[in-house]
Amino acid sequence: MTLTNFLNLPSCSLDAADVLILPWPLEKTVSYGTGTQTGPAAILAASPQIEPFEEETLVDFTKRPKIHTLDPIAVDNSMSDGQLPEHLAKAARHIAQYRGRFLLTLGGEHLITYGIVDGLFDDPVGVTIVQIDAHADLADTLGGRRWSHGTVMRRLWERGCGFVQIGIRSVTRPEYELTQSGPRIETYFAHQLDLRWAELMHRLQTLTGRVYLTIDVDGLDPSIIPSTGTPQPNGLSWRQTMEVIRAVASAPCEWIGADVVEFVASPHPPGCDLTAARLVMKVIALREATAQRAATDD
Ligand SMILES: [Mn+2]
Repeated sequence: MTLTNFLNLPSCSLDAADVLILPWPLEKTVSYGTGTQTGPAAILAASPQIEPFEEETLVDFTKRPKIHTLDPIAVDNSMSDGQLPEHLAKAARHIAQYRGRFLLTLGGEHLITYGIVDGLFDDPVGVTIVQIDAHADLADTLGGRRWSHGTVMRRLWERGCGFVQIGIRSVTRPEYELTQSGPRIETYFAHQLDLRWAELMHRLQTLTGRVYLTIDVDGLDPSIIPSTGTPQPNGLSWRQTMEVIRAVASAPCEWIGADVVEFVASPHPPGCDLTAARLVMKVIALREATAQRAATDD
């Protein structure tokens, strides 16, 4: 299947691109609603409805950044659980060739974040993962599985990544205890966001080192993007989500890439695909605005 180029921009060669969009329609370990394999194509198909000019940043996508939409990662969603680690490792080897550009991956279930981080960094020790999510995804196993959308951050934590988790509102007791005592894990629960917002903004604006942003669309309030496998009430507002992305974009860090995961294509309610595409567009625009300001300052 031929996918739509993001925003229907004329295709730019891989070599000339500043930003790469990578569809990865993995749907293997979903636990409730299904359909994450439909997410990437639906987001791309909706994206031409968005104006290629961004009114906040004044980024004009017809000029910069140069975006190349990659072919999807090949997935056989009927693979066995035992084949998952090799699927992730193979994807990571593929992704390694894209280092040096800003990689924005469209999921697919959240497990893909493991393969992306594994591919982008030889050694992920010390990489900070900023995670917008309803779920901590810190379980050691979920339903007997070590490799799952519910264990993905645990596996990355074991690799030495650090976490700033935002909007969490569904955890097991062992996961909760890990958020309270585990090194390199800072969790801003949804019920704390109003009280801790200034602290969170300061934390994000002062990020240093290598940073990766992962956005599980269930981290946003389900009134914004209800079309996801495991929705939870009391999520981030659109405005809060933008503030998080803006803060990351403004930080004196090396922002390597981002993903938008767990989106499920659905006609009901209409328009979720457009909202998800707009979210992707804002991530790219806010990052690009910072890059353009830095280039002007030089
Ligand atoms: Mn998640």
